[in-house]
Amino acid sequence: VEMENELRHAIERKELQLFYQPKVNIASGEIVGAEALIRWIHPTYGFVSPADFIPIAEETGLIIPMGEWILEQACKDLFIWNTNRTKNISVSVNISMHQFLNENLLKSVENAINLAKIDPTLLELEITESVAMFQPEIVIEKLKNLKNKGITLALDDFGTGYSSLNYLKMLPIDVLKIDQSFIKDMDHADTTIVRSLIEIAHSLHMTVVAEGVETKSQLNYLQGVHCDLFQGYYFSKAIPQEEFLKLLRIFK
Ligand code: G
Ligand code: G
Ligand code: MN
Ligand code: NA
Repeated sequence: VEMENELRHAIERKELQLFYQPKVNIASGEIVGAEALIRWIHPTYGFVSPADFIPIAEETGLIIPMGEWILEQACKDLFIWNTNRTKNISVSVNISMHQFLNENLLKSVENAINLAKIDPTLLELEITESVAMFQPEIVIEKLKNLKNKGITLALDDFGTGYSSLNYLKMLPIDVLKIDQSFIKDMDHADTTIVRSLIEIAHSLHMTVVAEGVETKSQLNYLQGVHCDLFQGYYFSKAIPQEEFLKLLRIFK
């Protein structure tokens, strides 16, 4: 309950901040986008992990105003990244279950896009496999409405759920993010799985992002099996907006 009250005031007190983890295209050597990852620095508790407070925000419904703030902030920050850039980059925002199922999601997304004056194709929404599998008819309808507005859609933590390939091919998903658990200890079984996931995604015309890339050897393997984009500590952890802007300048 205490955490709930603290969380309720966190936005107003400006204790919440979006950090950004770059997503890299090795072939071109460019940063092509970044995932927004929320950080909460409480004046007395210190750093609180989103893994701990997002579930509370979900249970209490606070995820709705918080999610709106996240969308608006991410779109505003994206606008700044792309100012004076020839090649625009994208921002990815995690959408949790309650937020996805909320009837105002589409309105919130459109509002954030319009406020920041960004190209909707440069906003990518990440939903997890468990959200995608929740109620097929509802989920497909929602995803189609978002897709109709030009928004890019990604399936996060892929491989950890149980979505059938039959279902997967019905979803208007553009990007598949391979869960970091497959990358972490790439023993022989995992390399086979990863290679197969990439082939499946490509046959469905999806872009593949590997998450949790930490070493050169993981990167080499993933490049060898035609993974498209890479994210992980090997390149950078999630960093504040100012640092991300510096990184963009260095990478060009
Ligand atoms: O960045 P980190 O590893 O600490 O994130 C922990 C978990 O919190 C991950 O599952 C991540 O998807 C989730 N998370 C981080 N930022 C956000 C956010 O802005 N919205 C939602 N819904 N989840 C987030
Ligand atoms: O659930 P989701 O995939 O959105 O969460 C991403 C989480 O993974 C974040 O908490 C982020 O900080 C973390 N993360 C990102 N890159 C790496 C990495 O290379 N290694 C590990 N262990 N965690 C990572
Ligand atoms: Mn994610
Ligand atoms: Na993920």
